Amino acid sequence: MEKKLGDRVLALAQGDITAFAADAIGNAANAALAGGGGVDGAIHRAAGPTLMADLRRYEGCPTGSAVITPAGNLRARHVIHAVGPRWRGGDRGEAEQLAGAYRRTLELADEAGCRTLALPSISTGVYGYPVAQAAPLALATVRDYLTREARVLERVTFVLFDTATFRAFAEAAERL
Ligand code: AR6
Repeated sequence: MEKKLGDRVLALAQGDITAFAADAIGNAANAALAGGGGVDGAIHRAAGPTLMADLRRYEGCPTGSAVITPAGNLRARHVIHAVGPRWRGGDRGEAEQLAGAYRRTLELADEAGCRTLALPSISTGVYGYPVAQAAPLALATVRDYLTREARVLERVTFVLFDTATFRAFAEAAERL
């Protein structure tokens, strides 16, 4: 599924982000940048140990922001490690933090000269952010960036692992 935004494209795909061909891929990391399960574990396994070594130059990353490293053995050139919020009921600034994690990821990709970026659904796994609320926010944040601010970034694809997440994003994309 694709949405044309002038000369930019916002796309949805279902699958494993570690196998996706893009200049950069996003990761759903934690504030300690310590690795973990979910998409973070899959990216570290596929990239190899240099990914953790490259992360050690950062002293963690605040929630709602992101850091960039080379991508080790992945097909991508860069991994952008975004730290989304843990869901704590929705009135603790989670929406602003989730939007911030996506925004900073988009800026870092653009600054690194990436034309294509693949993103996972940040915070909707272990961190428990309801996907029905996360999907429209994630899509609107990327659309706004692509239409108003993007310089070299041309194409952003959400690569969604499970069917329920893919469906939630597909429904939100129809209403975007
Ligand atoms: N490709 C794309 N998406 C994936 C993949 C994959 N290979 N594997 C899982 N997902 P989560 P969070 C989806 O839990 O909620 C880690 O331990 C998954 O189905 O990975 O932000 C970190 O270190 C879900 O839709 O990230 C943090 O401590 C989405 O990725 C914490 O989990 C996000 O689920 C972050 O939790």
